[in-house]
Amino acid sequence: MAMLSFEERYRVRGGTLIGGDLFDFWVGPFYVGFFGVTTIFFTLVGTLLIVWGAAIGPTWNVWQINIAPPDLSYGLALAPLQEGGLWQVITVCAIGAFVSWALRQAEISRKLGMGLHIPFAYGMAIFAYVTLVVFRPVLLGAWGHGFPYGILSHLDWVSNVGYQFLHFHYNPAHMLAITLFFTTTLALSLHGGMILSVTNPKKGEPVKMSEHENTFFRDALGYSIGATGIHRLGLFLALSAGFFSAVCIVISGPFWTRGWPEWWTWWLNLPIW
Ligand code: UQ2
Repeated sequence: MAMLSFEERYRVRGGTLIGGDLFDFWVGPFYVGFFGVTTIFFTLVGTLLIVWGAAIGPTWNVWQINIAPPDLSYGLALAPLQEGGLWQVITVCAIGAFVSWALRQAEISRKLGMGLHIPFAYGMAIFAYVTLVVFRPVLLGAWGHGFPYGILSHLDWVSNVGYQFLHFHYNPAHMLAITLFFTTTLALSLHGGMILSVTNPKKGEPVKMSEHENTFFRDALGYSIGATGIHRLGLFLALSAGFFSAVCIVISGPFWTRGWPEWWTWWLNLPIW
């Protein structure tokens, strides 16, 4: 693939974390690096194992394919491949691929002299996933507490775990996470709407700039957070949503075993009543 004229200035040597110059090259538009190689490796192995798991399972219906974690009786031991061992190896591949991808992001950021905001943000998604399939199962003492890999089966898992705590919406960290997810969509809709609006003026008129953006929100809301501010707010909201999602599930079981509605008795028990 031909390199665009401006790309030459950005395709710089160095910034690698491992491997020095050995993997410091591009294939077409893609940077490779040591972690590009490990990403491809874990992704290929993991995907093939999922296909194998489907092949030895009862169905090829994509909605119903399910690769389940081991039975609770295996505790934190390794299980035979057909008894959840496949799920364990696939989990290792998934974490290997996700972490490799984050480190590749870090190498590219270092090359460009950028901050590490992108790998940090992606790391929050990895943290939420690892909380579900490693931290919480380890705290509960069995890999069987991880969620199954399947389109419908993982939804059933969410439903079952929710009802295990009677009414998951009374989980205070769950409330916070949902509120942060909704506020993220509010902020992104305000911002996306604003950007499309200022970049699509009437025919013959120039594209509108920051004075119009600030003035719109000062007129409408009495406040403008600014062009940089909206991106900082969006990142903060999105990362907080991921963080409290991880918190809400890791406290369910390891730190609170009764129904979530009952947690609120601390409020009814306040001496001020
Ligand atoms: C803004 C601004 C932008 C924006 C947006 C705002 C010029 C192009 C959307 C307005 C955002 C505000 C007032 C914060 C809203 C708060 C929450 C919690 C959703 O001021 O600067 O830049 O895109």
